[in-house]
Amino acid sequence: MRVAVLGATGLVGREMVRVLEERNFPVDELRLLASPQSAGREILFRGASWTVRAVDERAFDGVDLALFSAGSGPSRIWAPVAAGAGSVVVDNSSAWRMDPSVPLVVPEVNAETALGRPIIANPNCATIQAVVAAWPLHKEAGLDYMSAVTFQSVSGTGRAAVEELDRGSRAALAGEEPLPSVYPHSIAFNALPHIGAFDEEGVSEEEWKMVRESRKIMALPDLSVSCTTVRVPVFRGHSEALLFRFRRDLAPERAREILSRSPGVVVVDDPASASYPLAREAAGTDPVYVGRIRRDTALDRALALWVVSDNLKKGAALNAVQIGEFLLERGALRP
Ligand code: 2RA
Repeated sequence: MRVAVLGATGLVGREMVRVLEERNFPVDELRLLASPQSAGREILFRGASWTVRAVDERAFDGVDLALFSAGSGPSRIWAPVAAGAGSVVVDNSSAWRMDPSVPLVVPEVNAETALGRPIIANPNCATIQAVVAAWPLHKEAGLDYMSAVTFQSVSGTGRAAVEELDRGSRAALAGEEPLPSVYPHSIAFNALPHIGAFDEEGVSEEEWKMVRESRKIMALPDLSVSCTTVRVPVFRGHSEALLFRFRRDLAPERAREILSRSPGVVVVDDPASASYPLAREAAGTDPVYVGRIRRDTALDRALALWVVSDNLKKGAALNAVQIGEFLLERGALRP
């Protein structure tokens, strides 16, 4: 199978290549694509060095699956070109997520919606881990309200933010002046309630993604969602304090049992022994980890949970490759 990765030199693009190798995806030819500025770099795949080339009109000729993580602008330009060349596009940018003709897919929730579609949108990382935890419980008890407070790592922003956290933390500890930041404020030893632009009501783009994408993925257009998204000085792994309210009561023990056998989920939940999901332990792994499962202290029929996952893997690259695996399994991709 011919597979292209557009945005191959970015953090998510590189993770896509790693996940394709890790999961032994049947790649016969790998086309690593990027902007002209990034062309020429070498990326290792299956022990061989592959050269990144500049994307152009012919880059997708003969490509079966095109994984994109190049930002919304390039996705809007190149996804139709790739689809026109007969590729199935799985796009990690926000460009197509709310397009009614484009499915927004988390395989554990709504894989079927991807079938037969030329362009498939990969949801926002913070949304993916929330719906992986919410969906099995919704099927049991009927979700009618969700609250999410997120603690998002800097790798969600990109390589420059990762470098800033490293250098900025050292500078802060050395009592030096803060370095120029990719954020409105230095991230070192800080917490920024600011991911994406604010609208006139003071709600951020990232918060609206959680609201709108959760409703679309779970096909719950009337789901009430509250959200505050926060950037924290963590390199990799998003953590979320979630609250789910249901139409029918759901005991924590029953929720734990359901989640323990849900695809893509690992329950880590023994607070008495300080056992709960941690970003530093989730980094580099596949699952969505769920813990601190308990009745909410204020609302009836509501559970509070702590959900952690690697934002570059399940939050992006792994989810995209799993969509490809599903399509392959269902014969919806040229083998
Ligand atoms: C972030 N969810 O964490 C956004 C994009 N990856 O920055």
